[in-house]
Amino acid sequence: SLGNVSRVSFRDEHPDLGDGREEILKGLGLPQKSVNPKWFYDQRGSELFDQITRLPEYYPTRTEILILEENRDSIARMCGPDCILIEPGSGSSEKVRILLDAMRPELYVPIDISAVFLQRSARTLGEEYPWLDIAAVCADFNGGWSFLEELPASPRVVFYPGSTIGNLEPDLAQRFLRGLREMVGPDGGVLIGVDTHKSTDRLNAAYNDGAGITAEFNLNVLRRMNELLDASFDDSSFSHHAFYNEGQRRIEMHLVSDNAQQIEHAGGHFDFRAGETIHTECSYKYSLEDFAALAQSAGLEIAETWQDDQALFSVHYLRR
Ligand code: AVJ
Repeated sequence: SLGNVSRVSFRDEHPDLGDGREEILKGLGLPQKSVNPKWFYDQRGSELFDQITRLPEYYPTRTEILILEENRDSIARMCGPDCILIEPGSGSSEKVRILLDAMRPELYVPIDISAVFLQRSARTLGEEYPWLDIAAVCADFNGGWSFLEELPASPRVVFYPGSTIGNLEPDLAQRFLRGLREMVGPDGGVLIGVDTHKSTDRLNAAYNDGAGITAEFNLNVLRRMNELLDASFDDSSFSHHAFYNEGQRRIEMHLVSDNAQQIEHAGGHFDFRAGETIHTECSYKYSLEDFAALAQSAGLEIAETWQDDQALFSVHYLRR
């Protein structure tokens, strides 16, 4: 940083968001209709998710923050004093502040697909941490990390909190971790938050809150479908359904068509049988053994794990 003013740079890779129409039509044309959970997060969806993180039944966010706060010094030691801290899907960068109170990375690289949100969050962070250099990059990292080539040679640590990895099917989770292994190199690591496998009752409650916010969050994606496809989904004829699929160790969220119905859209129509569902999200849960096996399959080992005293959530440090 230039003395006591942080350098905040911003680069826009102009990620091709596409209009998603083709991908969505494909998913809604499958025998088990499905929609990618990334479509949840329009303005309304992001506000609803923010409310979810504060619900009494939804333990993951507050538990992860507690783990990071209580273990920030040993986490900082694991990451090393002068690492480059890279955060894919950085959003409001609110969790990284916990780490910045215990470590001084040489550079912080927030990556997000929303340019406006990224710029605003990076600027605010730079004001709060004047010693921190920030290189914000607007990119879609699902296409790989080639946009990160010209970083300084310091050790790279990827910070990937929130159990976001739980949204990926196991084979894609393995591929994602393999990509991180490649990008961080032999002297780098991955600091990752993972929700743990636990009782079905506890998990079902976290996705079926009494206030109905999760139901609203799930149903909101129909509004998004109407906008993107010029469709006529009526959210009063669909119901939220979330359950823990114990065999697969994943929460599944679905929207159930309450009756047989036909939904018009710009390119035609969708037919729903009564009770037929749209699968809107998977949220995989991992025991320590499960996650160690996944990491190992990606060529990474768990060097350290931090948990809360009820082992509701885990933060792992992975390296080659
Ligand atoms: C942000 C994907 C980790 O899977 O728990 C919260 C999203 N869905 N309630 C999760 C979510 C329903 C959340 N992740």
